[in-house]
Amino acid sequence: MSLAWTIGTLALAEHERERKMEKISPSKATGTYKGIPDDIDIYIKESVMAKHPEVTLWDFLENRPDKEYEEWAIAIDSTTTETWDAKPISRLDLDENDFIDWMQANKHTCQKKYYERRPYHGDGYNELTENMPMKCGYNPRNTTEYNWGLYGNSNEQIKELLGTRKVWEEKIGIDYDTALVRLLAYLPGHTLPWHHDNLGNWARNNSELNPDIDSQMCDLGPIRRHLVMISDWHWGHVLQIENSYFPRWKSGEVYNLPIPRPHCSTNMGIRLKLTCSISGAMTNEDVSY
Ligand SMILES: O=C(O)CCC(=O)C(=O)O
Ligand SMILES: [Fe+2]
Repeated sequence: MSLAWTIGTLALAEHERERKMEKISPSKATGTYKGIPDDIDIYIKESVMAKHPEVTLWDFLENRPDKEYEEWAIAIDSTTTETWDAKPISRLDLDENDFIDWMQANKHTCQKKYYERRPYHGDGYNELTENMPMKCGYNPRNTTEYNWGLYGNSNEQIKELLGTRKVWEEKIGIDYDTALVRLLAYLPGHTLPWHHDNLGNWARNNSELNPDIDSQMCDLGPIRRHLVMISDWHWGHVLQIENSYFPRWKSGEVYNLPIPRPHCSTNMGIRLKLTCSISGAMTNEDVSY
């Protein structure tokens, strides 16, 4: 092997590394979303993660799958220094039990999934399209999410559970008609790994509003994600945004979940962790607490 060839190969490898380290814009990370499958059970039936062999410590040390995931995380602007001071922007008058009763009566619209690439993910470059978490050892037994909002009339019903149109206007500040909510249930031991939100489903559903993922604007106003805490915080319920934690949230508190900033959450506790994300166009910046 000639020296020139070796140097050339090294230079290419370096170029490839630099290319990967280049910042990835939110629109590039998101890509274009396809429609959702009709069959709500497809996420489990056709799960790739469910068939993936265990990633042992020895596999991890030999293959270092964390490198690809971390490079991507840095490329979407994750740091180890940025902080986020989460303060509730308002508080809704909720009863967690109303949501639990509703969940039990609406098993048929529950999307159960693991943290892996889904059929509607298109050509974006993100942790899910490349199944980076799966390669690092995330699996069905530690990343199960039960959620509602995508199937049947669950979106409408959850919106009503959260409050009247007046409550939405005054306390949530997101356009009611175009909002996409997701009620998220995490059992103890289950984790939502490091990611940033790309609002791909919302943007696909509301293309007539001309959403721009990079400027976070649409014809109705800025695109936002809010998070409503449904259950009170309890031991082991963790939400990390940037490099900050803020335990002891209360049921009904509404937070802004900054997009496209990285975050993760987990339930390493005892009780069920219930939250509800709201994606949509902000129509009232001045919600009252
Ligand atoms: O429910 C949580 O704790 C976080 C949810 C989240 O990351 C999201 O809705 O984007
Ligand atoms: Fe998120």
